[in-house]
Amino acid sequence: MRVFIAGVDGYLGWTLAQHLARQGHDVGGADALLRRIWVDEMESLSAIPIASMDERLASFGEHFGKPMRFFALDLRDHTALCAALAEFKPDAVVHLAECPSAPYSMIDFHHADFVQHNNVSGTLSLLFAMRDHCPEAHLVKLGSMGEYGTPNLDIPEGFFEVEYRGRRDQLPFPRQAGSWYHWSKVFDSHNVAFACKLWGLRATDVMQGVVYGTWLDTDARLNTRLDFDEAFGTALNRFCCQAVIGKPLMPYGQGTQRRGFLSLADSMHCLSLAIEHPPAASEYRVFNQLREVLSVNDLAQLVRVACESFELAVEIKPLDNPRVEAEAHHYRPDSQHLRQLGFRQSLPIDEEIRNMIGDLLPHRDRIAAHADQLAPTVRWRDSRSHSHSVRTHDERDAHEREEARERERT
Ligand code: USQ
Repeated sequence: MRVFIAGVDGYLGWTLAQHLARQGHDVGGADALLRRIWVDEMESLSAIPIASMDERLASFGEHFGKPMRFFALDLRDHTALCAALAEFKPDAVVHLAECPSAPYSMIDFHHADFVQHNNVSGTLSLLFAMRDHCPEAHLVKLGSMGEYGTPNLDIPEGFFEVEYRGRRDQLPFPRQAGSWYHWSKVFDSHNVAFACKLWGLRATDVMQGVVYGTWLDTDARLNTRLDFDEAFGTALNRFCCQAVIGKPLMPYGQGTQRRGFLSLADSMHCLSLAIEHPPAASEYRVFNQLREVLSVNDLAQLVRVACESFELAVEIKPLDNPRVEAEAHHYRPDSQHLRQLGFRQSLPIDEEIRNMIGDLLPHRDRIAAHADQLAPTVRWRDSRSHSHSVRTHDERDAHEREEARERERT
């Protein structure tokens, strides 16, 4: 199949490109390289060094025998996106090109505004471009388990049957997101479902849990990034980075909040199963993509035990929760759809964690040099009090325009 990955330079995107190429798919991709800028803005970096996009593309061509057609574009540049899809003619489009961070969206108005604009407008641009240039292609859209929040009910896969005043209907399960970022995913879900109904597009909306794991190759240019800063590092990835530099792991609050988790390798398996089993035209379907449900305290304990094999002593030091989230709650999501397509977990989580620790240990100095970025500074209830000295997007754009003018002058 011809698969177009929007967001091919990211944590999931760069990994997925390799996973699909290994399975014989013809991969193309687009990216505006924004993830690199956002992590830089958080004054952090990827724990695993990553190559430039040019180096990545060169290595991809060498390893997979075929160059990747790459489009340097932002999805909100609708004209450029239309031209890319018209040229590439995909059978499937995987949409990973969003700002994926809840804490980043909670910094202040400018970040909330940017994340919602970037995500919602980018998705809308993609939907219109697919309608006009590849209406038969299957859209695999990365949503988030966080769209549902933590209701006091089991969570079905997208829809549930409701009886109200003697009538029954199959309706979307309520979305109760917990951050401006997660709400952007909710708005996307509604827009994708509407485009399927309106234009007959076909789509899989993937409610993915929290992903963890490294992806390394003997050719380091193929390595995938792994972030650990408060905005772009996910809980388990951060705990592993804390463990290898001897810093305490920081469960927020009571640490009893539970989420669905899955490894990067399992995420790749799930996404490729979705791609290879497209829905019918007009169908909008939802997959809950997760492997295990664990509390944050469970994660910390798993990391502590995994570190025993490396003789690393691990301290666990709970922190006042900077987020606004339920800490004691029911959490039982369904995840049958992918299992029915053949999804089986690869490595058990404790083995995955040992592998991560082994992969991260050679980079401990690099992580230690940015250890300040591990502590959370964004307080969700009152984003004005955070101490992070980020520049707003408007300021950064103005700064970049000024630099461009300066370059023209000299
Ligand atoms: N947490 C800690 N300590 C930390 C970091 C996080 O206790 O150092 C806790 C948080 O309070 C939260 C849980 O761990 O309860 C998960 O936080 P996270 O930062 O790992 O994940 P989250 O913000 O929920 O977002 C991540 C991805 C996002 C994706 C989402 C799936 O960044 O793109 O949509 O996971 S889900 O969580 O299922 O909504």
